[in-house]
Amino acid sequence: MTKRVPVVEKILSANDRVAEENRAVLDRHNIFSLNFMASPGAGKTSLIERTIQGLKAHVDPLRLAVIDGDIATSFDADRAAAAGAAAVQVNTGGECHLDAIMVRNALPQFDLSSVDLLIVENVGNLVCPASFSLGTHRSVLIASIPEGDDKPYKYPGMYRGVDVLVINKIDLLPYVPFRMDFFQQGVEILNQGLLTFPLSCRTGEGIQPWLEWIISQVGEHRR
Ligand SMILES: Nc1nc2c(ncn2[C@@H]2O[C@H](COP(=O)(O)OP(=O)(O)OP(=O)(O)O)[C@@H](O)[C@H]2O)c(=O)[nH]1
Ligand SMILES: [Mg+2]
Repeated sequence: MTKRVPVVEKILSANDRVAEENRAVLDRHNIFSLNFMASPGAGKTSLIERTIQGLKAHVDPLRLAVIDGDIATSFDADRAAAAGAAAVQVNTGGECHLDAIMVRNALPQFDLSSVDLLIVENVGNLVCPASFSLGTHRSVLIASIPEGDDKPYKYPGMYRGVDVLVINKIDLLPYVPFRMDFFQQGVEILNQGLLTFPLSCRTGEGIQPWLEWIISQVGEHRR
């Protein structure tokens, strides 16, 4: 009789072990961390730029590090560095997601004793990143208006698993058909009471509550 080997389960549990190690490294250095997930072009890097700029202006400026995951190029890490963060680009060479080992390999490239907040920008994809824990403290899904209001229904795994939802590009609401009620009902079915920040990285509307949430989370994590 043929034996069946549950390879996928083994890969995921190996990933989870490394994710736990990453979490321990981050906690030892008192670093709060976020995993940004979204479809391509939803505005992950734009939100990182806005967050870096916004946190610079804070009375007790937070020191930011960014790990940028993309299949190719260092465009996004270059943008994060230009905005003022320490940034490392990870090229997955075709993989549709980051995994915990990629994050583990990137961490030593920072001076972790000088970091308060780590943002990991995952590869643009609404499926694969949801299956791979990285060791970050919170996962943030960035939806955007031009993607359409049906995405929670079509990508339930992603919407079910996240801690925070950002709805970006609200400046486009007057121009793009998007039923906010229909979208939010879909989210509510999958992830009841999900903390949600509607905002626009373009105009800056809604950015302030998002920054305040991050500052409060970093403070709580330190305590
Ligand atoms: N109108 C509008 N455009 C935006 C907003 N935020 C981002 N964009 C635009 O959306 C495009 C994609 O933004 P990025 O921040 O590069 O998106 P991303 O999710 O990092 O993309 P990938 O890393 O390629 O998956 C750019 O042209 C941005 O200028 C917004 O709030 N409103
Ligand atoms: Mg990007």
